[in-house]
Amino acid sequence: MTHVVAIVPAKDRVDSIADTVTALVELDVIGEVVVVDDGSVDGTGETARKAGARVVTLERNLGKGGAVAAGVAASGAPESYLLLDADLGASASHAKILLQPLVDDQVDMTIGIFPKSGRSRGFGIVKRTAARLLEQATGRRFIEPLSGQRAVSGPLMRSLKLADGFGLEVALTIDAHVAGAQIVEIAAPFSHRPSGRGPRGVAHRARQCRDVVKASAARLGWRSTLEAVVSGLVRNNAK
Ligand SMILES: Nc1nc2c(ncn2[C@@H]2O[C@H](COP(=O)(O)OP(=O)(O)OP(=O)(O)O)[C@@H](O)[C@H]2O)c(=O)[nH]1
Ligand SMILES: [Mg+2]
Repeated sequence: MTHVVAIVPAKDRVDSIADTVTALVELDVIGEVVVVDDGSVDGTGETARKAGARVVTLERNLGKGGAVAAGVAASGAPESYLLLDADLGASASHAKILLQPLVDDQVDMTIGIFPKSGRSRGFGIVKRTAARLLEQATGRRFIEPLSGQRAVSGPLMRSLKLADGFGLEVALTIDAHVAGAQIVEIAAPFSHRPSGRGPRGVAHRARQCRDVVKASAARLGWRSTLEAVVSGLVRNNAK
């Protein structure tokens, strides 16, 4: 059996982390569940530990990319990694769908697509921007450019330098493509707790946008990045 480590970055997710971890530890295909507690102040780390995860504790908030990198550094050399968000709850059990193409089809990275009803309920600006950036970088249209639900082959993951914060996913796709990796998007019936359109959601999307732009500018340059941002503001550009 392949050795798989699931890495769950978490910041103040005491509401959902126990359900997420419980669903993952019950999956035979996963050897170890590593929760990276990124400076939480609500007991996320302790709750994850009680649910059966190994917890990597970061005293100071590093952001999502830094947290996943810390999880990779603390996990030896598995054949594959699963990256999963902390707010999947019981639906994290569908993570095994992401692994199958790595085992069967020599795919290097899968990206999980949420069912339409379970997708983010934001304004779509960051998602459209990310889709445009990935289209420029790879020539492909991704349905879920920001999805944090991924399976990644061990050697590929360890060969990449992960981007900071919420730039993680877009940079991972660009860098994997540049490395010649085979990337497949795959539908899985995940659900999560979207941050919505309130002040919390808007603040989240502003941080996401900042990090995606930074990660993209470092890879594609400012000109392409700004073009994608402008086109992301226009709804018609979405597929
Ligand atoms: N390590 C780390 N993880 C974070 C941080 N903020 C959020 N996360 C994690 O990143 C994942 C995705 O965060 P969410 O808030 O669910 O974001 P999202 O689902 O992309 O966005 P919405 O659809 O708007 O809710 C979750 O596992 C969070 O716990 C952070 O500062 N550090
Ligand atoms: Mg979420």
